[in-house]
Amino acid sequence: MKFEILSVIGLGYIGLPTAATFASRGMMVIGVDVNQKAVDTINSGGIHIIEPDLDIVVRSVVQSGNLRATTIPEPADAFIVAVPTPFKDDKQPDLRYIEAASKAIAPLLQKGNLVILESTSPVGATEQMAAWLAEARPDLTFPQQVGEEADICVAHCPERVLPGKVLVELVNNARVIGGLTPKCSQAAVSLYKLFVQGECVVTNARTAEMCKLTENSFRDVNIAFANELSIICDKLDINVWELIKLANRHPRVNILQPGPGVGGHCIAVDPWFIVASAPDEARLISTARQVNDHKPEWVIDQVKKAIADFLLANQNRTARDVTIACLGLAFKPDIDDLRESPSLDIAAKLAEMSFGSMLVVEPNVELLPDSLKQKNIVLSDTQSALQKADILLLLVDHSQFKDWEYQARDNQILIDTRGVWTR
Ligand code: SAJ
Repeated sequence: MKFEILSVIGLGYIGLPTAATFASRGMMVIGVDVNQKAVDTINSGGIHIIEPDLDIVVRSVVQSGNLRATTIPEPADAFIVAVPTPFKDDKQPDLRYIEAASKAIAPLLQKGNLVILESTSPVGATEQMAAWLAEARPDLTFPQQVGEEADICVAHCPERVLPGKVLVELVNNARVIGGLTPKCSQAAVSLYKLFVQGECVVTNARTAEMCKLTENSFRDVNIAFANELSIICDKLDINVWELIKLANRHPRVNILQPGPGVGGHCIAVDPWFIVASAPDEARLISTARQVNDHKPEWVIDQVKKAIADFLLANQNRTARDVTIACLGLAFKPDIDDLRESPSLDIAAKLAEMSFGSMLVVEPNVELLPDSLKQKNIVLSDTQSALQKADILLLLVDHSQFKDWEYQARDNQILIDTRGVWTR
């Protein structure tokens, strides 16, 4: 199959780097997004998301004319759908963006086109996308109707890149490619092989969908194990970081690290897609989600206990003049991404309680996020937070915090949710 023009629908954290990488290999790429501001930014050679080195690649491919963004889809040889797949209030997958993308590209489809779903999706979503396309285009044939003879190929190829390392992992990671038929898989392999150096492993669409969900659920379950251990160890007065380090010396044990909760847009979401498909069977996966979602509340309870201890030891002080400093807001170390961050959530909830003043240190941002702006919170530098705080709450293991050993001074209480200073 020959691909000259590629259309990427959805220019977010996955779509934009994917579009830019294909464009950097000489393809003509049309990026489509409903967000006019994002489209304008990209067409001016800029980026609207944060990802190392992406700005350089986008600028270069926009200047060379290989990448162009638009809000209106155009005909292409292949379409990659990379739109969000959130869940609804009841934790059921919300496929409305895939449906909208399918309906937007359906009128443009031509015999010989390939349509790939990249969005992390519940099992059956690729078949559903193909059904939406077929419904809109009765004049064309699709794999679910005529198998290998279909006019249009449809496949799922989930993204598996780590935020912060997207451009490197896009090229180097193995790809799981699940076509609705073997011919669809092969067409998708020939497209990705234009830049993927990792192996392109072929399976069917349902297995590819489940594979992506499984990877993130595996990580979620393992983090839940570490988080549960941290709560048990707190009760038993054991240093969980030392414990994990010791247990991990066993050749077949590799426990992950506890933290204040699981954030980001993937690991805290994707396991629910498995639970939604098999609610009675996915007991461990569902419990792991609950354990990780509960961790921020447990951290807040630790702070409340610390305030009570502090006031007991300092009878001349009241809750209204206790200073709390939160160190780190991002959802994981050394990034400036605050979305779906348990640390941000904890800081916001603590600020709502009527304690004294609150300092926040986030070395990777220059301004407080909107959710903290209205409240009595000051964005501070690390040194003044360490000096002023009565209670220090370490929430993110940023390199800056790890670089020094900190001993809480007399009268200061340290709560270290990442084991940076208490390992
Ligand atoms: N976390 C811990 N303890 C750990 C590891 C992580 O508490 O030992 C927390 C982090 O602090 C963060 C959350 O988990 O809040 C998620 O961080 P992460 O680094 O584990 O994962 P993401 O969300 O940045 O990216 C994941 C990756 N999936 C896997 O590693 C299996 C990535 O490869 C996927 O492409 C991405 O999800 C995605 O888009 O699905």
